[in-house]
Amino acid sequence: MAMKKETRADEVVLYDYPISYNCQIVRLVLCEKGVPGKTIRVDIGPMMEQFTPNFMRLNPSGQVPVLLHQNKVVTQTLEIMYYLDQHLPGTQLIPLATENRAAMEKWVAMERAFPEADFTYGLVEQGTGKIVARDMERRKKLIEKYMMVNPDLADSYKLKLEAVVDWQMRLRDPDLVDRLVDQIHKMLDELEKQVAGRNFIVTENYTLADVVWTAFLARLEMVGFKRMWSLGARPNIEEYYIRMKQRPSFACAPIHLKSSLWLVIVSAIKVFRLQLSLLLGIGIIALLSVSASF
Ligand SMILES: N[C@@H](CCC(=O)N[C@@H](CS)C(=O)NCC(=O)O)C(=O)O
Repeated sequence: MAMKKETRADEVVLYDYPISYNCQIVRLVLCEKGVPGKTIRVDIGPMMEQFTPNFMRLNPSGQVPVLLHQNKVVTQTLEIMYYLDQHLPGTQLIPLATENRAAMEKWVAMERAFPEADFTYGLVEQGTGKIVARDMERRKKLIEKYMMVNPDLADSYKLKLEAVVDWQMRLRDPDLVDRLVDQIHKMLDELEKQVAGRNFIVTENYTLADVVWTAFLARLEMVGFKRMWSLGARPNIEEYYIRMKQRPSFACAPIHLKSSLWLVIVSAIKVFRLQLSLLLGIGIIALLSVSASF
């Protein structure tokens, strides 16, 4: 991951990971505005680059997306969406009329309140408990290691460690996924009513509400829950989602509908290479010190 602290006048830089849910939301906004920007990949997969000191200095919460624009660093997906709509040219995605804006905010807030990462990881945990457990232990070890050698970042690493422990506890709850599925059903029931006979969620135009709900439906499709609206289960959502997928922004972002195995393989190879070079380094030092003692 190449770090960048300064941007040229109108350059838009996004610290990004292809299948990250929140990064996809930001990329959708960028594509709808017609400014795809430049992306810098932060491997939040097996490499866990979000914990590296350089990245933690950029965003102390150690998460993507992070936006860099006119030398300003913007974190938090919601803030980035608003920032982009207010600072970039292109179609306005936030309605001007107060009433419509309030309605858009309500729909965005409903999606933002859903713990997407708990749901996605909760599903993996249900299928293969060991993978998530190992992943969490690796996160904790890596954060502790970085914390030891970067005392200036101790506070941020401590918070990150607490966040991982909390997350681990939530994922151990056997009812987590069932509860979240109930929550999704309620959300989709509301959406089904809202999009009846209309092209977009809030007004006659595409807004940030459509951005987040497109990403939400796509994530449900990715984890195998498309049946919640397809084949007539919720026909208004079915039509709405087809329309959203046909927008050029869906392919431009791009929004992923399959978790890319390739991405995981590349990341795993990088981790393996790192471990191998560490082992080789230790081996060479050991050999040199043994030969020096003769
Ligand atoms: N509150 C943050 C959440 C961002 C977030 O959950 N990012 C995920 C990717 S979608 C991430 O970076 N996960 C890595 C980690 O938490 O260690 C936001 O709204 O941007």
